[in-house]
Amino acid sequence: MTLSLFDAEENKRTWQEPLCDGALVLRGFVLDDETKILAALEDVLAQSPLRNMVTPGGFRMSVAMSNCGTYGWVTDRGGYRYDRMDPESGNAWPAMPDFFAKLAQEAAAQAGFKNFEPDACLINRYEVGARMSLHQDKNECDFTQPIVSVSLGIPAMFLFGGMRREDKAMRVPLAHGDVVVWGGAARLRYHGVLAVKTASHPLLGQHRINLTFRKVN
Ligand code: MD3
Ligand code: FE
Repeated sequence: MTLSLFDAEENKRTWQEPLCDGALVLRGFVLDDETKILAALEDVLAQSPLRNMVTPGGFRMSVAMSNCGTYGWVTDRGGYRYDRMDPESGNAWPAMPDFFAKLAQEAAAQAGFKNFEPDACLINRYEVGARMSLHQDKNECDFTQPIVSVSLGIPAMFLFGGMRREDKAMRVPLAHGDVVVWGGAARLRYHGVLAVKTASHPLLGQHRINLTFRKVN
């Protein structure tokens, strides 16, 4: 008989943490794909570079953004919207890599959302100090479709609020490789990200990247 120092269960680098009805954290879900994801992102961002967009209120966002897929999320003085065109390049957004859509679909399926076919991937890049204030994601057509988020690089503290901006928010730490599926009763809850603290990641330096996969239309 062999003696093992580590229990297989305690040794695994991926596990699930349900947050509430509709929200499931898949810790380490994309760890095996990190280099492939970052190479594909480099290619996307060469075509549609990250930029700090302006909110309808006239503030420049601390998070730098770009998109891939049929639709991209944009904001300017005119408001928030999804657009087929990158307003900076005047071209369509870069195509969403097939394996991005596949990863998002697999994650969604783990949470019970079958056949999720994202048509938009918003790319958010946080430098140290960047934050995202509490908001709802409600520019998509069908709220029965989940949103899948992928965290890469330095960690962040995610704020998961309620159905009203004033509701007390739960704090959820998100680290490199973590994926979260937000659907069902969680889909329209307020959420945000606290100012990112100084840290360094071997692949991304002092940055955090978050990808959100959405079904817009
Ligand atoms: C909960 N991004 O791009 S991802 C966003 O880390 C956004 O960059 C954050 O919120 C980030 O809109 C958070 C997690 C997330 C995304 C969408 C949600 C959580 C959500 C929609 C409903 C509830
Ligand atoms: Fe959001």
